Formats: sequence, structure tokens, C-alpha cells
Amino acid sequence: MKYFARRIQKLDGLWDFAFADHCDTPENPRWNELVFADKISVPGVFDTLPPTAGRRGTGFYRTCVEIVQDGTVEIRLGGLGLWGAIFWDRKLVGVDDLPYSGMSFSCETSAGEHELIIAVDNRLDFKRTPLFSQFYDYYGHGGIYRSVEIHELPQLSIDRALIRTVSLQTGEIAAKLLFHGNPGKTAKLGFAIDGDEFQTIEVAVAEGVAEFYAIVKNPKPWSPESPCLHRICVKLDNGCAIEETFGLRTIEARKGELLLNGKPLTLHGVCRHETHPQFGPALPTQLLAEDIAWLKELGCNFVRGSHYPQDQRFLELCDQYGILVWEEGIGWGDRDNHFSDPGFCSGQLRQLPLMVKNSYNHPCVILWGFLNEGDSSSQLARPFYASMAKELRRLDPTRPITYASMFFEKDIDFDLVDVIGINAYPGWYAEDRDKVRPLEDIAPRLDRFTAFLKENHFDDKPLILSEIGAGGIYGWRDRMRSFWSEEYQSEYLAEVCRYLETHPRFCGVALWQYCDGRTYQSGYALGRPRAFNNKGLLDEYRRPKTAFETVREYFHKSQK
Ligand code: ADA
Repeated sequence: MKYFARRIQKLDGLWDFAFADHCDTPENPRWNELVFADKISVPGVFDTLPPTAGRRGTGFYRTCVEIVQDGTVEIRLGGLGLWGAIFWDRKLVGVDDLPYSGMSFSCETSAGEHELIIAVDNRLDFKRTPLFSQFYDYYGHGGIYRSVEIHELPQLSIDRALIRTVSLQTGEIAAKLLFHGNPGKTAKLGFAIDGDEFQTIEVAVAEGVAEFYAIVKNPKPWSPESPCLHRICVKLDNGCAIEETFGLRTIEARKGELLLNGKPLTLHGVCRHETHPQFGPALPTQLLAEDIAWLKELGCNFVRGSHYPQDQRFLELCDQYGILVWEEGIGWGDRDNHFSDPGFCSGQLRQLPLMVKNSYNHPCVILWGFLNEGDSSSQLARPFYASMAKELRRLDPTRPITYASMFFEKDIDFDLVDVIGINAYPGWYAEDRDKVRPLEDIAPRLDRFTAFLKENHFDDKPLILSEIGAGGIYGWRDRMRSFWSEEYQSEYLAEVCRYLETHPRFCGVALWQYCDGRTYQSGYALGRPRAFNNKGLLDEYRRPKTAFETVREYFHKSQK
């Protein structure tokens, strides 16, 4: 979105930096002990840089901000990890305990120069950061992952205009306005679509929210084949305006299929982490563009954004390139001790509204997911699964919801969601370790699961193979085609592709995974050579493996 008549500073660039190994209370640091002797990039992580590489502790990021008017400032963070405390002139403004989530903090201030410090902690402390645990199979980096902005807020302005498609045929949309400040019971405003003349209307406001309907004159539905976008500008009497980009499209789960604009979808995709050996999750724009280019080259029309709310720049690119996205809250194999922890549960529930609000206008996002491989076989966890599903439906009734399960026939929560996602690794995490190259395990395992869904009357729910894959180490070619070789990985994925071609019960796949990514810095890495998850079709530097070509052929052929 773009704002007019609002002073915005993007604070990306070099900030001062200090690191502390043992800061007991990062929300109340001993300022006199900190020496800001270094420089660091924002966005940027500190735990890949030589002096602090692989270390866990608190990184203090500091910059100066010039404010032109007394009033409210909003500090917008695109996402950080694992935990952050935000200080304005050394006073605590707020705490960000939701890794990867776009969050805002505001405070009153005066015109002049101010100091902004963000203390970022990457220690694995369940109390401080219940949403990230040591056993999560991706590296918990310390740093400011995404852009930081300062907004000087006018007395009254529009924070967001959330756009929903009402009718593809007539181009009718509903615009929900979220205000900053108090507009009173009604607000006069003008709106213009796709650069047309402004129309003036008056809207009723309740609890800081208003809604109006409008018609897009030349409605062009958004789809992967034709990713057309529209723009709406909404302006208040005081001149404050917001422009939002959106797409006209519908998405629904019906009779075992996912329908985009009423037509059945087949999803050819990959799971993707935001990761790079040097940048961690703070990916430069060049790399985002490169990732999109590889995804297109691969023939993907789908990405599962594993396993956290996505970088808004990536979603913008997916809107523009017509790549469908499953966006999900953070989570990885959480168990009963998580679901009985109030900090974990409240963090999960606080993250959903942020994710939905930040990504609502992206037509590319077609599914909301949550709790990757959480214990969906547990009676204890079931009420929490129900709360997450209920909350997502309340926040956005227009998109189907799902979660990626690893529990097959033991799962007890499929009734709670619209789309079933199953993560399966037959032939990799072998049931029978005596078997050499157990590729023939793939088909029967998946068949057993689809039979179970039928028997249990879940055939009306679309089914996605939300993960499947095998490790292949880049450059490791082996005449015996054994585990970890590029050959085994490639043959494994060829078998998966062959299976999918003849089993339309699956309306899509998200292969695990797009590229290799750094994982545990601990004994958990014993099953992860190099301490990387090596199941990428490309390695961590985006060099394609043999399997890339295998999958590319299948994805391109299936699209014809
Ligand atoms: C799980 C998990 C992934 C990854 C994968 C693997 O399915 O959801 O994040 O860890 O296993 O490589 O084993």
C-alpha cells in the first residue's frame, strides 16, 4: 500500500550495532555497558556475520530519526527474530515476540532528532519466545529480517483499505477501511479506482471501521495465467489518502476441489523457506527476484510459504507473476507441552490477525494455514486447533483454511478445516530400514491415506500433498544411487510426479522443498548433513540439482 500526506521514512541502511552475550533483561538493558562500535545492515541478521556468527545473545541496532512535527509516530517492523524490544529515546515502546510477523508500535514524540534502538535477541528461551523452539528444522536467526519504517501519523488517516471481491462479473468490490484516529460516527471520503475520477461518499463508522461498496469499471479477474491487478485510492477530507493494490478473484473449496474464479485448480508447487547462508531470512530484493525466476522456470503455479508469515515483497511478486500462495502462521511439530502453554497459545492467536491484515489484499494468497505438523492426533491439542480455525474464519471468511498434518490416519482434526494437507516422506524416512532404495513405498502409503479419507467421508475436502521429498547433496553424484545422492533425490521425485499424474484425488503438491536451508546448530543436526536441510531442488546458493530438471519436465508437461 502507499500513503499520501503522511511522512514516511524507510530506515533501511546501515545502523550502529552492539552485541551482548549475556544480557539478562534485554527489555531493560544497562545502557552504559553497551558500546556501539560496529555497523550492521537493516534488514540484516547478526548471526551470519564473522564476529557474531552462530552466536546467541542480544544484538542492539541503533539509528537516528528526524521528526518534523510533535505527535504520534508509528514504528513499523516487517518482521524480526527471534524476539525484539523497541526503544524510542531509550524508553521501551513495545516488545515483538512474534518472529517473522509484521508488527507496529506507536508512541508520542516531539519534533527533532530521536534515537531508535531495537534490541534483538536470538536466544532459544521458551518463555521469551514460545513460538520458536530449538528443534524447529530451520535456523532461528537473530536480526531484523525485513524493512523498518517510521510513520508520522496525522490526527486522522486510513491505516488500511481491505478489498474483497463481491462479484467477478460486475466488478463489485467491498472496501473495509481501518482508521487511525477517531473519525466520529461518519466519514466523508473520495475514492478512485484504476486512476479514474474520484467519487465522493459518506460512510458510517463503527469501532474505527467503515465499509463501502464500489464497482471496478473494467474488471479483469486475477489468475495465474492472467495476473491482472487493480488499484483503489481512498482519500479523506483532510487530504490523507491510501492506495491499495488488489486482484479480483474468488477461491473456494468445493466437492474435493479448489476453485479459483469457479474453475478447478491443480497446484504444482514447492515449499519455500526465506533463507540464504549469508542473509538468513533477510533476503535482498535481487534474491527474491531470482527465486521468482527459478519458480517460473520450474513451472510452479504454487508456493507453500513455510513455516511463517511471508515477506510482503515476496507476496507482491507472487501477485504480479501469478503464483498462488499458501501462507501460514509459525509452527513446527509443536506438541502437548506447547498447546498447554498460555504464552505459546496466546502468541499463536495474536499472530493470526497480523498475518491476515498484512496479506489480505494479495490475490496470490489463496489459503491460510497454521501449526505445521503440530500434534493433530492429540485430544489435548484439539481445542486449540479448533480455536485457531475459528479465529482464521472470523478474520477472513473468504479464504479456505488448512494445516499440514503428519499424522495420516491418526489425525483427528481434519473436520476443522476446508482443505486437507498431508506431509509424507515414504521412501525417505523409511518404515523399514532394511530396504534399499524404498521408492516403491511411496504409492501404497499415499493410497492408504486416500482410502482412509474416503472411508471417513472426507472426500468433499480438497487434498494437497503439502510436503514430500528426499535429501540430495549438491554435487554428490553416486553410481550406486544411494540416499543423499542427486540421483536418489531425482528418482524419488520422479516417482512422486508419476504417482500424482495418475491420482487426481490430490489437487496439488508442494514438494519439499524449493532450496536447501540452514537448520539446527545442535545434535538435532545428526540427520542433517552440513547442518542443512538438503531436500532442496536447488542448493542454498540457488544452484539447481538434477531433481530440478526432473520436476521441471513434469510441471511443464502437466500444464499443457
Ligand atoms: C517436516 C517439516 C519440514 C521439514 C521436513 C523434513 O515435514 O514440516 O519443515 O523439516 O519435515 O525435511 O524432514
